[in-house]
Amino acid sequence: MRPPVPRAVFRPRVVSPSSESSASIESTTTSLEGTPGAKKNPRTPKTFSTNPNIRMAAAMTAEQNKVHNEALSVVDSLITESSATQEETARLCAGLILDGQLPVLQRQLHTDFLKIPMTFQLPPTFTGLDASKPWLMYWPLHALGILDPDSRTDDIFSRIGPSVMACLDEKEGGFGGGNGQTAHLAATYASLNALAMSGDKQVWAQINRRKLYKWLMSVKRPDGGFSMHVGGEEDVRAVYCALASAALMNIITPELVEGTAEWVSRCQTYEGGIGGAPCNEAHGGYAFCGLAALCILGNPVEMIPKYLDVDGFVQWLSARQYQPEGGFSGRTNKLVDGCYSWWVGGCWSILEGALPGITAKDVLWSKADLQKYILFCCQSSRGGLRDKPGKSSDFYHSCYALSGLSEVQHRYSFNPKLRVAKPGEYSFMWTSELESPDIVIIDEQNIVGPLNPVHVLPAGVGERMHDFYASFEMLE
Ligand code: FPP
Ligand code: ZN
Ligand code: K
Repeated sequence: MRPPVPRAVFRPRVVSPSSESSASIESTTTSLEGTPGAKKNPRTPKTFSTNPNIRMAAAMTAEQNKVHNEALSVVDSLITESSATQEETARLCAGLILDGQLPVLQRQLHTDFLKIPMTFQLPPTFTGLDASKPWLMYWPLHALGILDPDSRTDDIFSRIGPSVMACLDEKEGGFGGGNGQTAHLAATYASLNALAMSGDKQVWAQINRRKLYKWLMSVKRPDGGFSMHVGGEEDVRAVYCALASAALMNIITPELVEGTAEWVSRCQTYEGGIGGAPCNEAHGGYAFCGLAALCILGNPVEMIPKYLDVDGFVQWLSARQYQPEGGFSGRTNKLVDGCYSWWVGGCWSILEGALPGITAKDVLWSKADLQKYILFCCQSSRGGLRDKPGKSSDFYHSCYALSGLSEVQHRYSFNPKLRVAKPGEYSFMWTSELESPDIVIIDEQNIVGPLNPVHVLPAGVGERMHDFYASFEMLE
């Protein structure tokens, strides 16, 4: 019997390979990777093996083992289901992540996967997503928009408008999750984002903005928040979806946003992150919604410090990145997941862009490590990106892992000179440039396009839709 494996107290996510397995892993690594210690060219693309045994065998480099063993100096002998799944995740990820060379982004494979819903004919296994039809258009269209924009043909674009309009709840004025379904803020956000990407101005002109506005007001709550639908739950997703939709449609009024920044502020928790509603646990998904909402409500340079404890927020965000995985978790003591590459990474984009210096010089988190997590651990050999090794790829994780990759590769800036500073304009004042190679390897083969970090749309797309509506009277 081996002595119990020690584990870290504060960072239980570090895993110890047992001494016998680390020896065999290392020797296999040597034969796979060539001469130990040989200098690897960090820009040499590596096509990863689809054989999980080979990938596991490539497991840990000597350097990784050293780092793990050092981290194990703080020990906790309590084993729980959470600590066990954490160890397993760290072990799987460490097994895939290699130093020095990044795998190639399998662009064609992911493009083929993401085009599946674009046939508008899904297999019966998708019936569970029957109330998410607008999302099944938004996720792949956006992911393809930053991955391989030309893969979205005119034929695809021309079918988006009618398919989205079929989800319109004509009685309420918002969009539902499918034909004949009740208007819902998440479905409305996804619908308008999909319509924005379609560029279909004839369809844009058909939307009754006055009715949409009335419906948004009908889900507004007296405390400043929003409900997901009439009589539905009130949370910060609803705030974000309502504001993002209203910004795209250029229907933001003082009445619509009254008390909303204060309500978002109340969602910040003792941990520093943002929960779904006041007094709820801080979570990456909600953190992005809250932060992005503030960036729609006003100038983020003023709004963020006014409504959030920035130090606490930054501290919580930086605790989301784990080693050796390099990816982000959504909340304390939970596992890394590819989708938080965006929900958490998007928060970093916004903070970097609005409050430059806050994350200066890559000290609070490592873009290089996040890129490794996405490229080594989230790419599925069947195409698409996934939550973590061992999970299947899906359109949601593809969308947000690729958005996270965009966040890593680009540096976003809030640029107040781009437009007249007034309500409804602030979320369209973002620019980007490629990140510096001192911070992260930018390999041309792996580059994805820039996005609007508030709307999570390919750069320029939301701006065009907003400008289309801005050319009409406010509620014409
Ligand atoms: C926890 O799931 C997840 C939530 C409580 C919701 C997270 C919210 C979002 C992802 C944002 C949604 C945004 C919009 C715009 C609709 P879990 O317990 O399975 O995952 P975890 O273990 O990673 O916390
Ligand atoms: Zn996820
Ligand atoms: K960024």
